[in-house]
Amino acid sequence: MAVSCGIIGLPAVGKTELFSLLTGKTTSGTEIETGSARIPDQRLDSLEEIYQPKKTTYALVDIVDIPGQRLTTGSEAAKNEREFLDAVQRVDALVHVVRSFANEAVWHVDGSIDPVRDLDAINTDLILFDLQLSETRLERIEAARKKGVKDNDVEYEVMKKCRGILEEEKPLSTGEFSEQELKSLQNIQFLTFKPLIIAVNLDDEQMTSGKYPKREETYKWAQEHGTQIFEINVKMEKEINELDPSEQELFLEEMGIKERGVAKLARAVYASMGLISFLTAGKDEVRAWTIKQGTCAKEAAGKIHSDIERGFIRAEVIAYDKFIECGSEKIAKEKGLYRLEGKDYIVKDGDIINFRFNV
Ligand SMILES: Nc1nc2c(ncn2[C@@H]2O[C@H](COP(=O)(O)OP(=O)(O)OP(=O)(O)O)[C@@H](O)[C@H]2O)c(=O)[nH]1
Ligand SMILES: [Mg+2]
Repeated sequence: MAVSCGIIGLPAVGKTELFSLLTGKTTSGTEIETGSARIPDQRLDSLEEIYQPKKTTYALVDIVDIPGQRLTTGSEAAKNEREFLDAVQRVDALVHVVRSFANEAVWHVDGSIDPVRDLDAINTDLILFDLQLSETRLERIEAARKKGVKDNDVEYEVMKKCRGILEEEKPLSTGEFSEQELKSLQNIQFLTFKPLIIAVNLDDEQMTSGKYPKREETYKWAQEHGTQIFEINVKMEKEINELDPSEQELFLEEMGIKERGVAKLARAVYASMGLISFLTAGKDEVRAWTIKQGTCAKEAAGKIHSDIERGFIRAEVIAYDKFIECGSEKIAKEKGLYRLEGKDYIVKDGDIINFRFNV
């Protein structure tokens, strides 16, 4: 299952545009939509050239476009709100699109361009949402305790702790929780526990000049909140996608776009969730697999197939850079650069792995 990201933000900041840039899907923008984005990976491109496989499979990120009513305030029908909350609670990470682009024709809910104000506004909404959630849980726990149920001590204490953090207007991700406490929270979908990523949506002039209102403060905000941040010109990237591939590079350079938005997003998501990829390469398929940092070889094998995990014998491993220096599997093998690793080996980003197994 791919990692999922929910796109949130104020109305008319470019969320649906970003969704459609990432997924290639066009939508009305009024409904919650899901799609997936292919994560570009230069390493796969190089391996593809070397192996000439039947297919190349890039890692995917699932993207959910969540229309921009405020999280707790100002949303219209109760039904929409429920649907909205379900969608936002299900995702692994939140991508907050903040508007910086100037465009007289597109209104801003608060009348002017101010990324820091918008960051604070959405942040407050996320915190308020969690505060409500913690209060509802506490009421339920307290009601049960009055009836004599006392086996919920851990949850009771941790929920009060959560409420305390939220009352101080801090996201739960800033709190310190023991493993036992985290376990008792794992079925509660608090939003401020989810990694938050900021996407600042720039216009052409801002992207080429690197200047826009409150840029420094925006970065400072991200740093203080421990949040990944990246800049993107959604509209221009969409237009460039419509050009002939041979012209795209030229335009990207001209517009000051050094890296594609999807690559920036993927990097931010992986960094904030502690994810890495390992690679498999052969004549049939060249492929990237997403795992948590710290995953051992046997468990990584299970990503591919449960049989490979069950029958795991050894992992033949070579770091991507070492492989590329050799230029082919044959040379790497002749040089004895493939290592044989056991089930407890901790897989590293960019490891090319061939699992030996027995079923
Ligand atoms: N100039 C400029 N206009 C943009 C950009 N992104 C979006 N717009 C325009 O802003 C308007 C709103 O964009 P959407 O992507 O629909 O906004 P949204 O955030 O999905 O809005 P809601 O779904 O209503 O919350 C559209 O008219 C877009 O063309 C951008 O990067 N630059
Ligand atoms: Mg929209």
